[in-house]
Amino acid sequence: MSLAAIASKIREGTPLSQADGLALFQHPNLVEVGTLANQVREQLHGDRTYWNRNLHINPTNVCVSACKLCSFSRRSAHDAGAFVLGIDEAVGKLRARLAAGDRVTEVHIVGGLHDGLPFAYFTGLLLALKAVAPGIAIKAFSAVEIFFFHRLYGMSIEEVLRRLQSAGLDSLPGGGAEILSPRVRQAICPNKCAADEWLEVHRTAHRLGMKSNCTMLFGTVETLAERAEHLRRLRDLQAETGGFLAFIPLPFHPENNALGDKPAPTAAESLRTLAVARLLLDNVPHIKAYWVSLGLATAQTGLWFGADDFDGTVSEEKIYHQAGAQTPQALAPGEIARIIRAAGRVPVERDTFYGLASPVAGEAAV
Ligand code: V47
Repeated sequence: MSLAAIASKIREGTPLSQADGLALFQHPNLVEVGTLANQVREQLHGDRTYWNRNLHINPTNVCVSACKLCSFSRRSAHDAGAFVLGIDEAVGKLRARLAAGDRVTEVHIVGGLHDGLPFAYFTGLLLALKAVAPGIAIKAFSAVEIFFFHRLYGMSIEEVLRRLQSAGLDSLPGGGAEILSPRVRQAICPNKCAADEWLEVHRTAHRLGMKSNCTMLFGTVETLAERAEHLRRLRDLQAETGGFLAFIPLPFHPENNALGDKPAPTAAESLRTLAVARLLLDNVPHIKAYWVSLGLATAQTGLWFGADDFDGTVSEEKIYHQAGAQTPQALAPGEIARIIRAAGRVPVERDTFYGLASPVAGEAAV
């Protein structure tokens, strides 16, 4: 289908097909695809670009999964660089940010699949964080971790989620989706949960009233058709549950992992992925340009290619920095606002659920 025909579908509010998604990935003119995505972005969000004050905590990098794409994990607790944070140590990271006067509103927690920790470690961690900062939102444990807990501790997915929820879990991050295709998962991450199982965890979380994010790791072995299929599968689940808040495209980083012979996707590919996602995922409210992974310049430009969210202050990012990311470890709120303004957009501080920290200058209160 031509770009003009896709544009008229969008104008009429007809959802795009998987084949339309593939046509957008293959279209020769990136700027034309981006312009279309920008129109949708501006209809939904105007000039707003959301960001938040967040903190990343990785409880452990010990992982039984050995995914070829990963530079962060260690096979055993005895390997060089392996760690497991004590609960006090993990909570200390939040305390330090609060003591420095940072008004952190969200803690983002993801870690390796460690088969030697009790479930009480994870509930204890959530309870301890909430004891220090009761108002904070905890976005924790990718669907891959939740599925691993289900198998390791012999509880249903629902039971795992309910127990974590009662200990303070507020939402799920979008990691571990990689590409939702058995062929690709077999090639890059054969030991972690299957595509259908990833979707089932999010379906269950949404049923329990939890929101979550979704991602796509692109630039390893997948075809453009598999990227389009991945986005279509996410949209189908969203049509069923409405529980996804944001989609985050994640360009592959090749350093220090077993897929290191693959080149990293270029900026053009990242911008196109943001744009195609904005167009195909018409039922997902936010597209996030995660600056750590995209790089600051591409994330900033992405605000004109469909993205309306920049992620947050972050601090202490390990997954991408161990895979070769050259981005800073953290950004101060003022730096984020400067970067967004320099792109010609309006920075808007949000909480985890896209509630606003204050009215947006120049707009009527919402
Ligand atoms: O699950 C791991 C990916 C994810 C590499 O939900 C890699 O708000 C590229 O999910 N090259 C973790 N990607 C990051 C993530 C995330 C980040 C920011 C915000 C949110 C959110 C979620 O990173 C992993 C995996 O898919 N990943 N290694 C790599 N070498």
